[in-house]
Amino acid sequence: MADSTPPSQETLSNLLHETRSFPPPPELAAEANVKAEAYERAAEDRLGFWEEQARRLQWEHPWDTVLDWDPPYAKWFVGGKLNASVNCVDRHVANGLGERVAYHWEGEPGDTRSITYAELKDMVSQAANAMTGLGVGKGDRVAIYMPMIPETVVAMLACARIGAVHMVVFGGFSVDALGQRLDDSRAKLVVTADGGYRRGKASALKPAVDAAVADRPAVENVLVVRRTGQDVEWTDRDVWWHDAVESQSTEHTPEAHDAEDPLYIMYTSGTTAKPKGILHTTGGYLTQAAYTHWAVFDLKAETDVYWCAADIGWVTGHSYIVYGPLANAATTVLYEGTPDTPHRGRFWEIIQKYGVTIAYMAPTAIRTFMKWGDDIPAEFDLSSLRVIGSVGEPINPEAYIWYRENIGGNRTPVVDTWWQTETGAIMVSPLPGVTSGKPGAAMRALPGIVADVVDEAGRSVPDGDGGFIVIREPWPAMLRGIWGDPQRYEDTYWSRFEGLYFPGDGAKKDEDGDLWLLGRVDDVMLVSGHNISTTEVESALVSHPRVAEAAVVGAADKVTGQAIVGFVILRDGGEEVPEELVKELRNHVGTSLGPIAKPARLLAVPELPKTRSGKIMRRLLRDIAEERAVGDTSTLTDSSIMDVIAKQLPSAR
Ligand code: 6R9
Repeated sequence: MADSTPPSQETLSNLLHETRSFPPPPELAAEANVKAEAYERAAEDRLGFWEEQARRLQWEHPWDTVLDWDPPYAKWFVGGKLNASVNCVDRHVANGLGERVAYHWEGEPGDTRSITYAELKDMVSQAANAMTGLGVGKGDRVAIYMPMIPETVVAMLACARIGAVHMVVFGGFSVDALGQRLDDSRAKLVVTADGGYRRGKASALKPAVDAAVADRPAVENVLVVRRTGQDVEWTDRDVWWHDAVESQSTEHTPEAHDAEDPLYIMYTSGTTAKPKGILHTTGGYLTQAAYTHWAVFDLKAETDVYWCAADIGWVTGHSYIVYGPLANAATTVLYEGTPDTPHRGRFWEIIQKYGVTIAYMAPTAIRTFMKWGDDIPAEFDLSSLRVIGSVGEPINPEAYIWYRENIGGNRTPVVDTWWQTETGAIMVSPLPGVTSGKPGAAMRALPGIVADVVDEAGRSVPDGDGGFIVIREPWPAMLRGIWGDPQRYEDTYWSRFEGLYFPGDGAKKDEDGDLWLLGRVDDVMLVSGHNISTTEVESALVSHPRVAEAAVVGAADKVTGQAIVGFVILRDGGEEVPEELVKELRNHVGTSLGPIAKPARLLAVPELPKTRSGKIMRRLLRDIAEERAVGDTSTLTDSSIMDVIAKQLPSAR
């Protein structure tokens, strides 16, 4: 590196050389929903392409203009009117699909419900009537703090139906996190449950809502579903769902909303700052959610049984448990609980039981299943699967191969889907009937999406180089802003590169021009003037047979600027990395990626700090590596994890 260049100006080093590639199975390719021509069609006439996709939906009034682009503010399908809940439910019933199962719901204790589209329509209509009765109207915000039960979907669709804006908060978030989101959105109604089942126990939800609404008079009512039957405190503003909703008429006449009317707000926690309320609107969002769900999973709605094992409180649940699948009249599995209750084969048992054909889950889950062992999925019949997907983080090549072999029977394509809360829907992914999958690569921007990798100056990098992923053209499901804070929207996404949307992720183009996502740029390590991606070093560590999971961070170092510190979960559960293994792992990384990427220190940990969507919170590990007090842990799945790690590592206090 030239001395005159400040180190941070150099773009990401391209270290990994992965050469495996799996072509689409010929039968799937022959029958695929999307063929290779779609890319050309969309490139020739991008707006025309998206208009075609918008016609998947039922519009009460057609749009006048496809796109009104006043950078960085986009309006899609301007003048169009539609109702998202009608698109997800009523029109399927009207089209004779009322008897089709919308959801096979599986409660953690083993109770089940199958809900048809006709039943869902009745439930949504009742909830819409109840919400109207509680004084909720168009534009009002409704907070939803729920377990994974059918009423959660019903509450979302009821909001969409009456034009209220839903704001789902993860059922595991703390009182403070919920309170902050209630304040920012000024929600009028909270929908919750007494509790839900997790890890074999009834875990309470209502007490957190009670505490959060106690000093928040803006919340007028709390609508409570009885799920566990546990005792709850009760106040005047509380209303039971079974009283308020189930007594309502199943008739509700929906109103058509503007394509650009707000549909929902979803908060992203960010790293340190106040959470951002990402705003999504109706027409463009539903168009891209429906198209991508149909295209990326090759959905055949009449025959497929689809399962996305995400939480509805994550954007993945919004787009790929609720809006995408319902808009496509799919049959979806909805599971309440954790993968290890009552046994570690629960996911595979669910796939076998319902004959799931398409499964979608996060790399963090896949790595956990790898750790638990191949013999567990081997006990179940997974032959119904035909496409399997991954989302949330870069999937390590080893995890990809394990998933493909042990879950996909070495037969099904793996779709590694890259997107964000902000993008609303999948942006970069293989198409299962078109693309040869490479382990660890999200491959290509979908038809109609214009993505690129640029250097620090915003110049497109040649194939074989790394840099920053950007989106060059607006897309239908893009966020319309940050709730109440337009300046922050411009600063966060549009200020780094003139005229380009910057998602905040590092990426590279390989020699074929395929895209590899390399993690958040905030996490990139700077070692002796080289920017090194955490993803690549972690993938190299995980490819060693003794390592189950790994997270690496750059810690300040006098000599190299930053030194790589690796936190590893050992397969044998060891509490320390023995001296000879440290050497072996350093050499293993050196051989895979080059000597520059060798970790300076390796620490064994029992668990890694993760968000509820399974992302490793590297900033907390950086605090440990740099021996400072650990920062904000309020969005961790399990906030006690940092104490566990701290106990084990003497430097972690
Ligand atoms: C859908 C979702 C967004 C961030 C994103 C990126 C990471 C998600 C990924 C991936 C590599 C993938 N991410 N999918 N990185 N490969 N297939 O996760 O939304 O929770 O907002 O997170 O997640 O870093 O920028 P969200």
